[in-house]
Amino acid sequence: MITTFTLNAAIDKTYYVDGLPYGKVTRVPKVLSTPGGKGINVARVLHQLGAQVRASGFVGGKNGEYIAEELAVQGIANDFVYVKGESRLCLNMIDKQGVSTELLEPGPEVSVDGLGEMERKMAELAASSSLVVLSGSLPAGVPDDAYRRLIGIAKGAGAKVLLDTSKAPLLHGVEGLPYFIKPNEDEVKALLEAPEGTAEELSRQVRRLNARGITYVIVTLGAEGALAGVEGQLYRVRAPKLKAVNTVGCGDAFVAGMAYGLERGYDAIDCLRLATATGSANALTAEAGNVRMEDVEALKLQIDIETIQ
Ligand code: TA6
Repeated sequence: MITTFTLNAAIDKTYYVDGLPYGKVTRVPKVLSTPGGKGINVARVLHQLGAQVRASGFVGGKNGEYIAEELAVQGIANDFVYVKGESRLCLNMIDKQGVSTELLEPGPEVSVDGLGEMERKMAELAASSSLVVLSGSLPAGVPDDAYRRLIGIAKGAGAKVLLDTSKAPLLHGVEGLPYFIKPNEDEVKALLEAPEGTAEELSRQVRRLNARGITYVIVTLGAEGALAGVEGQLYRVRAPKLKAVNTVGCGDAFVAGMAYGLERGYDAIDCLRLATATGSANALTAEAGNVRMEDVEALKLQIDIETIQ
C-alpha cells in the first residue's frame, strides 16, 4: 500500500481559453475540474498505473467533501483529516498557444490541534504502508518543520518516505532524511548553502545529499530532463521533446512513477525510466495529474539514461 498526504488539498480547475487579455472579460469555453494538490495527483496517477493507493491530508468545507467524494468516484480510497474552512481552488488557464497561467489559493488555516490529528493519522496509515508520499505546500498555521515531524513518524512505522515540496518546508523536511527528494537546482544550492555553480559542482552537491542519507536525489532541470543521484551513483536522464497539452502535474506524475517502481522493487534505472515516462505522459492529457497507460508504455522506450562515472 502507498499512502499520499496532501496537507493543502485543492480542486484543480483547468480553463482552456482563447487568450487572457489583461483587464478584460474572458469567457471560458472548456473547463475541467478534478481533486488536486500535489499528493492527490500522485495518488490518481498511481491508481492509473495499477498500484494499491490511498490519499490522505487536510480537507475542509464543501470543497473538501467534493474532493473526498470525487476521489471515491475515481476509485481512489481516501482517509482525510477534516478541518474548519474551505479547501482551496487552484486555477490553471491554458491559452491557444498552450501557455499556462496558474492561480493557487492559500487554502484554509489549520490549527495546532489539526497538526496533532495529522500526526496521529500518519502513525495509523504509515503502519500499513510500505511507502508514504508527502507532496506540496503547507497550509497557513502549519509550522515549516511539519514534514520533518511527519517523516519521523512514518519512518518509525516502517515506511519509506518520498518528499516533494519546496522552500522552507523542504529545508526542514530534509532533516528528517526522507528516502527521496526532488528539488530544482536552486533548491539544491539552498539545501547545502552552496554558491551558484557548474555542472560538476551540482553533481558533487547531489552526492553530498546522498551521503547524508537521502537515497534518491532527483534534480529537475526543466526541459533538459533531470540529474539523479542514487546512493552516490549519478544518472543523467533525458526525455523526448513532446507537444504538450497540459504540463501541470508532470512533477506529480514523475513522483507517482517513482513510488510505483520503488514499491515493486525496480532497480534505480528502471525506476527513473518509469518515473520520467509517467511524468512526460502527463503532459499529453488535458487534465492535471492524469496519464494514459499506452503513452507511458510508448514513452518508456524513448527515455535516455546515461550513467555518469
Ligand atoms: O503540481 C501541480 C499542482 O499539484 C496543481 O495540481 C495545484 O493543485 C498545485 O500544484 C498545488 O501546489 P502546492 O505546492 O501549492 O501544493
